[in-house]
Amino acid sequence: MVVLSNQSALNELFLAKTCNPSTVFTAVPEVDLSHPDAKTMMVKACQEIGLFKVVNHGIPPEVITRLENEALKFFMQSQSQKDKAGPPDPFGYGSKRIGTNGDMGWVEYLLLSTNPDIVSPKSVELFEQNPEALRLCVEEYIGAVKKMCCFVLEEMGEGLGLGNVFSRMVREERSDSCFRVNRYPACVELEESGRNLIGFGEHTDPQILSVLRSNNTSGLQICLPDGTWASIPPDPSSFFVNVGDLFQVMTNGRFKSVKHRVLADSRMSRLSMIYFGGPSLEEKIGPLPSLVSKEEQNIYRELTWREYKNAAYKSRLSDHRITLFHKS
Ligand code: GA4
Repeated sequence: MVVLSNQSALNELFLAKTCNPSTVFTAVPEVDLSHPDAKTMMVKACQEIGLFKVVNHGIPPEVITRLENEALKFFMQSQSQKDKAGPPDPFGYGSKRIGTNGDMGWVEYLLLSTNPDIVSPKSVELFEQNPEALRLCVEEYIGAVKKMCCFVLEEMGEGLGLGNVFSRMVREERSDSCFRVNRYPACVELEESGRNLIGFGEHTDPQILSVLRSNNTSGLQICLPDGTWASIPPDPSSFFVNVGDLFQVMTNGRFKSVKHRVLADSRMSRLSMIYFGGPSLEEKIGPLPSLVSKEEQNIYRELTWREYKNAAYKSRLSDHRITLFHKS
């Protein structure tokens, strides 16, 4: 038995037994955004897995590195300094606690809203307490990743014969998207324990589409249809794109909102940045009629994003929130 010296009692909370060594998922579809078949490939990946990675994405590496460096500078500050921008309301700086319903993980993070209607005192605090460079780099990165997310949605809309239905939702000014930077500290105590440390517990993303970029540290896993977990090898020069619950609903289940989680690494800390593309709070979300064939039925009912989001934020991370959309 390995003795955990580092906050041992708290650490125990996050230890999950490894039943089987997790497999490495080597078949992540890679989509070159400049390829003429990109849309077809993305639609196929969303139907089969709910995740793919994009290359030739057009986001300058400097935009990524600049934010990564500023974020690391933020996280390297003293705990008391970081805590000035927390606890999250739900936006701002958070450490170990995820959401407000008792979920915990081996992670510290910054969570920010891109919705101009949401004023978060903790985010205001964050940008007042830190160099302007942090805010500028966040804005620059969000601008670039939003553009890419909308392009991907546009392509997929075309791939489904629907035009800009999805991209419009995220592109509009009042789109209720959010952005998070997660840092999963390395946990050396894990080395020979044969156990895993949950960085961010299993969940599906509530929004339409999530766009993730991480450093070269592994940790991301997806749940395969047979219920086993598979690790996604990191690729710092690509972006990983995954389907969120709203996309699954709008496609009447054709696209899969893939369950995923993150495990901490024993040697290297992982830094990831995720843009969650969502619609405006008033947008009504339900299966799109042209995607439901005559032989099929609507699996889901209609809800506004506001209704779904409010319910989602009251749930636990691992809850199967999408059932709220199920027709009774
Ligand atoms: C999961 C996806 C995004 O990270 C997030 C998370 C949010 C949070 O961290 O506050 C939630 C989680 C996420 C879903 C259920 C609720 C809300 C934590 C939690 C327990 C920002 C989001 O939109 O939903």
